[in-house]
Amino acid sequence: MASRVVALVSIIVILLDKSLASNSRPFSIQDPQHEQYRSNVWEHEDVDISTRSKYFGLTTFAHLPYNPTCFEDASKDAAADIVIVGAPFDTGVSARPGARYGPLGIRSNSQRISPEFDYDEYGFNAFQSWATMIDCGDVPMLPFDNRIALAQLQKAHELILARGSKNTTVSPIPRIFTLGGDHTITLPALRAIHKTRGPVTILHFDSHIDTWSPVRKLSAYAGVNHGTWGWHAFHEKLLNTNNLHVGIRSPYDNPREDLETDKKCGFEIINAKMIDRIGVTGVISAIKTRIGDSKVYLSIDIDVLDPAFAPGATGTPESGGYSTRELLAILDGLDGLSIVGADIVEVAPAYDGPGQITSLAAVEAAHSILGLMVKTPVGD
Ligand SMILES: [Mn+2]
Repeated sequence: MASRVVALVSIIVILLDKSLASNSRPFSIQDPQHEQYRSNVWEHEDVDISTRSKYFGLTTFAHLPYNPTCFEDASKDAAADIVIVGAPFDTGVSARPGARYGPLGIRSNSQRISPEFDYDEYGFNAFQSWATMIDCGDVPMLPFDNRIALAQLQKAHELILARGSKNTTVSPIPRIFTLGGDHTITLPALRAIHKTRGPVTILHFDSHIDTWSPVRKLSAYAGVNHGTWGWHAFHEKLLNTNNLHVGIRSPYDNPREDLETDKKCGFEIINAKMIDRIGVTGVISAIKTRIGDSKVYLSIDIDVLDPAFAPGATGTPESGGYSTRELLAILDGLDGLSIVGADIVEVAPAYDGPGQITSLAAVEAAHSILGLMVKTPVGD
């Protein structure tokens, strides 16, 4: 028995030795095809690493230049015409938090956009026009006290607006595009813009009206949050009276009171389902009729999209919304509006679907709005 074991072990050792020997044998470098392959692929000393990686790299929105002193430097040197600002804030939501990661999700999914090569289907490149665009990164917003966090955001906006623009011949005041953050972040943006431009009209894409009274619903909607910012904006006299909601479909607790308050805050409503009756062009013309040549702040809650297209929308997702294409087609039709500032909010990457479809949709909406800002300059 013992001798059989010894024999078996010897055979294994011999086989193992042979196999190791064959593995350690160097592969042939005499093969002419391999030689050619080596010289073609591995021995290029003149490969180019001076050009920026087109699809990767550190994340600013669309590879725009990052200005790290944006929130400190009041001098003209730091000026730009369109300024991207991240607002990592989500402690104003009634349901799902997570939109503090919205700026990160939107920026990382914007890496496909290359300012040098970014011509749209109409041959237009927003980045190669008159406007200098920069990304200022995220405003430091204290996560432990909403009042301080919102004041920090307002201060950052005020500093950017007061610094003035780069191309002063086109417009002396820069325009800020804010990446939210939950919808509360629109209020400090409006407060800042009011100091520079006075009252503005809100064009508000959302499934919810966001003018809920914090007085009537003190228990559920106390204070300033992502469902009351519109109410506060109106009562702080930041708004004109020709505001408009687009894409609304959420339930009302008390339709008579909710809609009465909404009307009092200066809003009209285009409900989500109307698009099937009046079409994209009907929605566009209703928006243009309502807004006219007012200075308009464009705010997009990503939950205006159906949850099929934006599963990573925070707050309370509502079925029956727009497709991404419908939203983009509506935005395409809005050139000519005097957009003085804009945001996209409620993107919560943690709830996003495979392929980051919510963030990608937000990127494209933001991208479209930057194009609108460039196509229609707004003076002071
Ligand atoms: Mn909202």
